[in-house]
Amino acid sequence: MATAPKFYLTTAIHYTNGPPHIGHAYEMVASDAIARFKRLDGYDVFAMTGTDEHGQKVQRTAAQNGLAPKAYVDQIAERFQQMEERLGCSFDRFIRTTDADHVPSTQELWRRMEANGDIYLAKYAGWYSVRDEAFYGEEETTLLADGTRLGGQGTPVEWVEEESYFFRLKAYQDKLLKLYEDVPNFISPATRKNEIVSFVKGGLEDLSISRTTFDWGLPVPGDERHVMYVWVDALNNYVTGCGFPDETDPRWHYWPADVHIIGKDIVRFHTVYWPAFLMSAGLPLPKRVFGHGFLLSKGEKMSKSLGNVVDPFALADAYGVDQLRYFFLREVSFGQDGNHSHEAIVGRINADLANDLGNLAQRSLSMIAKNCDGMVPARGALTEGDEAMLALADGALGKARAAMQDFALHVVLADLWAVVAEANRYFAANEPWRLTKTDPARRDTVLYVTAETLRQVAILALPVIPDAAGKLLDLLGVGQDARNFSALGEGGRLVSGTALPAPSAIFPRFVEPEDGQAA
Ligand code: ME8
Repeated sequence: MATAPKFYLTTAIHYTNGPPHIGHAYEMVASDAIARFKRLDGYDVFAMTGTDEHGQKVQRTAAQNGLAPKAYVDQIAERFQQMEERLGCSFDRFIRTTDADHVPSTQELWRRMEANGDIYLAKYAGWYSVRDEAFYGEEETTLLADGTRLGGQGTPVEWVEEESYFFRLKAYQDKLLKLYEDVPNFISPATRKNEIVSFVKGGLEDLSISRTTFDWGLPVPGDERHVMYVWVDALNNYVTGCGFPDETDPRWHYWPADVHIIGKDIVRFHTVYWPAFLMSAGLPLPKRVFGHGFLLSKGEKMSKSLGNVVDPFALADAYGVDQLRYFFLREVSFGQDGNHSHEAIVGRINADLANDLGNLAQRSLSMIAKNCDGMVPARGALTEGDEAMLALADGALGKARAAMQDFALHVVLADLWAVVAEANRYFAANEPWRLTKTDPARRDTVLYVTAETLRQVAILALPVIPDAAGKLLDLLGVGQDARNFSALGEGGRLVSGTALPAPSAIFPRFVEPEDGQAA
C-alpha cells in the first residue's frame, strides 16, 4: 500500500500572559478544520498547537499576579488546553515552550546558527515593545504628545540598552527575497506577501536575539547570563514538536511544516526571521505561511486593555460548539478580518444550520422513518433532475479541494451550502409527501437522492461541525469506516435497505433566552 502523503500544520503558540480570547479560539478552530479536512482526505496529518510561555511579558504578568512564572504559566496553559478540548479540536500535540524537549532543541538551533557564523556578541540600544515582544527601529515608532512612544503595532515601547547576541539577519536579505520569488505562495494571502516583500526590500538590520535583564527564558548555550529572545524560543517550537534535533524521531518526517497558520500581526516573524534562522541552521523551510485576519468585536481589535475580550468558553456555552465553529469559518473570509456579534451568530445558526441543513435532514429522515420502514429507501430509475442533484453532490469534493489549496474555508462552506440549498429546492420541487398515495416508488427515489446528498454534505462538513455532521451520518446509517473523502461520490452511495436509527434533530433553532441576552 502506498504511504499516505504527510501534512504538518501548526497554529501560532499562544502567549500565556492572560486567558484565551476568541482570537485564539478562532485560530485554533480554523486550523483544526484544515487538519481534519486533510485527515479525511487521506493525509497522514500532524497538527500542533500550544503555548508560548517565556519572555518579559509573561514574567511581568506573573509578577503582577503574585506568582512565580512557572506557576502562572501552568494555570494559563491548562486553560488553553481546556479550550482546545471545549472547542472540539483534534491536535496531535499541545506543545509548551516549557516542555523539557524544547530546551535541547532550541539550544541546538542556536548552536547551528552560531556554527554557521551568524551569531555575534555586541550591545543593543533601541526600542522594545514588551507587549509585542518586538524590537522597533526609531523610524517605526511614534512619539505621542504625552511623551509615550508607540511601536509599529501601536503598543508602548521602552528604551533597552544591554549586551546582546545578534543574528546576522542582514546577510539573509537576498536569500529571503529569492525565497519569496521562488516559492510564490510561501506567504499568503497576497496582501501579506506584498507587505513582507517591501519590508525586506527596504533593508534588514541584524536582530538582537538574547537578553540579560530578566531570566525567564531559555539559557543561551555557553553563556548563561543571557536568555534567548523569546521569538527564537517560540518559533523553534515548530521543530521541537516533531523531534528536532533527533532526526531518527518518528515524527521528524513531518518537517518541514506544510503550513503555519498564524495571525496577520506576526507574519514578519514567520516569513523573515524564521526562514532566516532555518537557512542558517541548514534546516528545510516550511512550505507555506498563512496569515489569517483578526476577529473583531464591534469592529475593534480585542485586547485585554480594551476590555472587550470575549470569553470563548462563554460563547461555546451560549451557542454550542459546532455552531460557533461554523460561524467563525463561514462568516469570516479566511485571510481577512471579520466581525462577530450576537445577531450575526444567531443569523447563521438559524438560517444555515437549523433551517437549511437541519430542517431538510429532519423532514426527509422523518418521512423515511414513517414510510420506508426506517430503512434507506429503494432507488428506482433516476430522472434528469435526480441525476443533476447527485452530480452536484458528487462534484462537491473537487470544489472543496480546490478551495482548500488556499485554505479558503469560507469558500468550502459556501460551496457546500449551495449544495444544501439545491437539495432543498430539489426536495420542495419533487414534493415527496404528495407521492405516498400516487407513486410511492417515486417518493422513495426522491427520498433516496435527498438522503444520499445529505450523506455527502455531512462527510464534507465533518471538518467544521464534527459533532453534528457525525450525528447526521449516524442517522443515515453511515459506518465509521465510510466517513472519509474516499467514500464520497458514486463509490460510497447509501445502500437501500440499510436499517436507520430513529431520526432526531441535529440543529435546534437558537431561541433567545428570557432576558433576550445570550452572551
Ligand atoms: O503572537 N483575531 O501570541 P498571541 C484573530 N506567542 N487572531 C488573533 C487575534 C484576533 N483578535 N488576536 C490574536 C503570539 N490572534 C506569539 C506567537 S508563534 C511562534 C508565537 C492570533 O497569544 C495572533 O495573530 O498574541 C497569533 O497568531 C495567535 O492569535 C496568538 O497570539
